[in-house]
Amino acid sequence: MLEFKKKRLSLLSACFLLALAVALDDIIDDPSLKVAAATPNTRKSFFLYAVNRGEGFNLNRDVYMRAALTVRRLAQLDSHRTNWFLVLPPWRRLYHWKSNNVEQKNLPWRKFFDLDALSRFVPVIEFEEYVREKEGNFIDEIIYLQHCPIVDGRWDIKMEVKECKERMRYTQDSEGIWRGQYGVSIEFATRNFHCVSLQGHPSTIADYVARTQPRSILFDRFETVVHENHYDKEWWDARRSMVYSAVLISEAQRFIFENLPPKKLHSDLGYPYMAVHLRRGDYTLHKRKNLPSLESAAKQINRALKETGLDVVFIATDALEEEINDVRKRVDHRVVLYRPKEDDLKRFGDGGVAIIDQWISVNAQHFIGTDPSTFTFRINEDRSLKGFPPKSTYNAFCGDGYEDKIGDEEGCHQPHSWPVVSMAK
Ligand code: GFB
Repeated sequence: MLEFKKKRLSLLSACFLLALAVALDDIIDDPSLKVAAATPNTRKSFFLYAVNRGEGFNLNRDVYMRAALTVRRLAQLDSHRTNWFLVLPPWRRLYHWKSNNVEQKNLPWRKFFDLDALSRFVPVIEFEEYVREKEGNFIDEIIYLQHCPIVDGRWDIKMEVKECKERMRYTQDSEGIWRGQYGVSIEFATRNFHCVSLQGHPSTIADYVARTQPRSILFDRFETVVHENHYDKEWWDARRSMVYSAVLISEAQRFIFENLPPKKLHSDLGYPYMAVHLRRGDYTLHKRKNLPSLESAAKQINRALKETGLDVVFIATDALEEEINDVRKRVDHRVVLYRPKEDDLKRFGDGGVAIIDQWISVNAQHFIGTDPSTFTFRINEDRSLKGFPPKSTYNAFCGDGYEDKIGDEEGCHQPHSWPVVSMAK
């Protein structure tokens, strides 16, 4: 009996490792991501950025893409002279990371993402590496971005040095040195600081940097920069390079393997369970017509299970335990949630657990999210990259009373499906 159990376990772990290898291969091995090789005899320069403090994790990820697209463009303009590196801003403790007994103050990007995969789009380094490389935290120039007032309803490209109009978190000492911070006690400094009013794209910033040639430059409030061509090939290439760290993917795959129904052989359609992202938390503080009550969410889950013929639902959520129990009672089929052990929570942090929830949702046969949560949008995008049909991917819960009005702008808006553009023309 013991021998049989051992054999079964080793067979299961072999299948799990195979599934994991396939999952990683799927996302990393894409030739279109190759970044131009560094030219010898060119100098190294560094592009740094920072984001408004209040933003959540998944908007921060979109701002990363704007920075990566800027550096990609910069490399196109300037690679004969300079090898540009994108410096990753350490993660300060975010508002949504609520677990108290977990150390999550100043986290490096490698905790969440595979840096080799990111570097296939643009070369990236952590801020600590920048400090080692430059033997200090000095930056040639820091630009604090601020919005331009829109004149006559026109949105024109503008980039002008202006008086600083926002309350900033920078201080200047008696020697004229300006100091700012990424996270708790992660400080950077410059002698050259100014505010710039901007209406512009990654290419606007890249053109400026290629012209002025600093050896290192930091743009604060980089969320001010807006995407040029949302969902074009470059955008999808940048998005594709945002592969989660192997540790998190492996934990998500282990969980699927041990707790959810096995994938059918030769099936491209993911694992036979439904996943939902039920966003609660701060969303419940505002009146949103498309945020369902728990009763309505459970009804919509039951209906989708019936329509898809699936009989297990995985729920990714930031809901309170009592809210989860309420939904659990109302759903007709098996409900599964990822709940890390204390040690695992310490290891992954709240940010890592959220990614594990996302990756389990990415792999489901059918998905329903919450509109307009960027947490949901990142799941949508990964599912598109994996080739899931829009019908099983771009779905969102409807608010109470709108359950039969799918597509209603106010109460049942559905996420737009953008086809993945992958092949170079
Ligand atoms: O990622 P995020 O910006 O998405 O912020 P939204 C939501 C955060 O809440 C995630 C946690 O990064 C997680 O830390 N969270 C939300 C979850 N849903 C889940 C879940 O299913 N599982 C786990 N484990 N964690 C923005 C907010 O939220 O929406 C702003 O950042 C604001 O505060 C705005 O409310 C309207 O785009 O959903």
